[in-house]
Amino acid sequence: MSDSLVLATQQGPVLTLTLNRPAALNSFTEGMHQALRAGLDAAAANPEVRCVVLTGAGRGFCAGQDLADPMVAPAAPGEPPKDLALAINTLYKPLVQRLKSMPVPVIAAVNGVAAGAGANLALNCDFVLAGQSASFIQAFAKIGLVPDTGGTWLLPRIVGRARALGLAMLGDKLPAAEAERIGLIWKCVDDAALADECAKLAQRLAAMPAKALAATRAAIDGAQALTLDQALDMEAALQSQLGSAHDYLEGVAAFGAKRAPVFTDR
Ligand code: T3D
Repeated sequence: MSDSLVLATQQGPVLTLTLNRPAALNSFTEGMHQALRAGLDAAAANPEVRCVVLTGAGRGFCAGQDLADPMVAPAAPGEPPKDLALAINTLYKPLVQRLKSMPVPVIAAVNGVAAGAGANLALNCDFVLAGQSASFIQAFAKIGLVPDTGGTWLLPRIVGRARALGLAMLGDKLPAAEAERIGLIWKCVDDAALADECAKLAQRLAAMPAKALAATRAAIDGAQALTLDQALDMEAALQSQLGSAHDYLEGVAAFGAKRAPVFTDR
C-alpha cells in the first residue's frame, strides 16, 4: 500500500479519502492533518466530486491525536510545557470548519475504533456509517483533557446532556450498534457490508442536489443557536437563494416530466 498519509480514490462522483497510518490506528500527526485537509480542499474545488467518504486503513478508523507526535507529546522535565491550543487552533479547528463548509455531503465509513478526535472527526460528518465491530470512545478524560474537535458542541446536541456527560466523563467504548441505538450515528451494518452500504449511500447522495444538501447542513446546525422566528427567516433567505438556482428549476421540471432529475449546482 502507498505510504501516503491519506489515500484518495475516485469512483465516478464519489471521492474516498482513507486515513493511512494503520500501525498507529490512523492517529493524527501534523502530516496526516495536512494531507487530509489537502484532500478535502481538492474535493471541494473539484466539480466532478459530489460526495466524499472518509474511512481508515487497517483495523481502526482513527485513534485521535497521535500522542507521540512532537507537537503535543508532554515536554521533558525542565522544559516549558507544550500549549495544546496550538494544535487545536491550527489543525483541529480548521479541519472541523473545512468539514462543515464542504459543498458536498461527507460520509464517515467507520471501519474500526474511533477514539478521541477520531470519534469527533466522524461525528462532524453528515452521515456516520459504522461496521458492527467499530466503536466510539470519547477518550479525552482518560488522559486529562476535555472533548475537542467539536465534541462539546456535538455530543449534547446529538444525544442529549446526560449521555454526552456519560460518554465524555467515563470515556467508555461505545459499540457501533449501541451508537446507532442512541442516535449518535446514522447506521451500524455488518462489517462485510460496510463498503457496499457506504457506496450505495454515496452514489445516492451524489445524484442529489449538492448545493441544497450543503445548505441543509448549514441550516440545521445554524438553527441550533436561533429562535424559531430567526430560523423561519433563515429558511426564507435560503429558499430565496435556492429557488432561483438551476437545481430547483431542474427538480420541478423533472417532477413534472416524470423523469429523473440531473442536478449540477454545487
Ligand atoms: O493533544 C492535543 O493536541 C489535543 C488534542 C487531542 C485530541 C485527541 O484525540 S486526545 C485523545 C487521543 N487518543 C487517545 O487517547 C486514544 C489512545 N488509544 C487507545 O486508547 C487505544 O489504542 C484504542 C482504544 C483506540 C485501541 O485499543 P487497541 O487495544 O485496539 O489497540 P492498541 O494496541 O492500544 O493500539 C494499536 C497501536 O496503535 C499501538 O501501537 P503499538 O504498540 O502496536 O506499536 C498503539 O500505541 C497505537 N496507538 C493507538 N492510539 C494511538 C496510538 N499511537 C499514538 N497515538 C494514539 N492516539
